[in-house]
Order: sequence, then C-alpha cells, then structure tokens
Amino acid sequence: MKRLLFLIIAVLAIVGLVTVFSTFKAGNLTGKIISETDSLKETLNNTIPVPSLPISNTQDVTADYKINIINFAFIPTNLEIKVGESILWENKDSSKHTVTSTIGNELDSSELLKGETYFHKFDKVGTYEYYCSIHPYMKGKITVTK
Ligand SMILES: [Cu+2]
Repeated sequence: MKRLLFLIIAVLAIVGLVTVFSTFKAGNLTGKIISETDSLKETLNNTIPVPSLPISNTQDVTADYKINIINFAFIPTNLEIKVGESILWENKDSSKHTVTSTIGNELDSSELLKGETYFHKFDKVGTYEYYCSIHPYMKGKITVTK
C-alpha cells in the first residue's frame, strides 16, 4: 500500500515537473514570436512609404485601336480611324521594332522591346504611312477621316 502511494506521488511529481517545464518553454517561445513580430512591424514601418514606380509604358494605356507588331508585320496593316481617335502599337516580337512615319514625323516611337507599346492620337485628317526603321520592309498605313 505504501509502495502504491509512493508510485502515485512520484507520477504526480513527474507530471507536475513536465507541466511546469512545458509552460516555461511555451512562455519563452511566445516571447520570441512577439519580439519577432514587433521587429517585422518595425521593418515594415521603415519600408513604408513605398516609392512610386515610374509609369509603365506597357500597361494601362487606353486607346481606341490596337495594332500588334507580330512576326515582323503590323497587324492590321491598314487601319481607318476618325479624327481624335488613338492607336496603341504593341511589340509582340522578341526583336526590336519602331513605328516611324515614312513621310513627316507624325509617328516616331523609340525602339520598342518585346511587350513595349507606342501610343499615338491622331488630331488631323490624313493618310499616315509608316514603317519600322529597323526593318524598312515592315510597313503600315493609318487613314484618318472626319
Ligand atoms: Cu522592325
């Protein structure tokens, strides 16, 4: 009987120790998580405000028409639009291309890399022929009517 009592006490003591030990560890862990969360918040606070990015010339441009530059061609090649309307050219080729007026300088994009765009609004009636200054055989025509 005494032996059983001793066993029970021993078991209770072990359980008690384990409980105290676990609580202690959990407490430490919680403290660590809290301090790491605080330093993360501090890092985020120091990072904000995020500097604004330069306006991309590849997205978010609303035009009345779109011409794709694809497989070394302007598609559609010929396009008729109204005065005041706009066109967005997008280079879908891996090669660089330009949108350059054949006569005059109505259209004068810089070299467009893949995914880059050129936006132009036409304010005057007329026929605007253009080509790619890198590949002069690439041609297109915009007809602007009233
Ligand atoms: Cu080209």
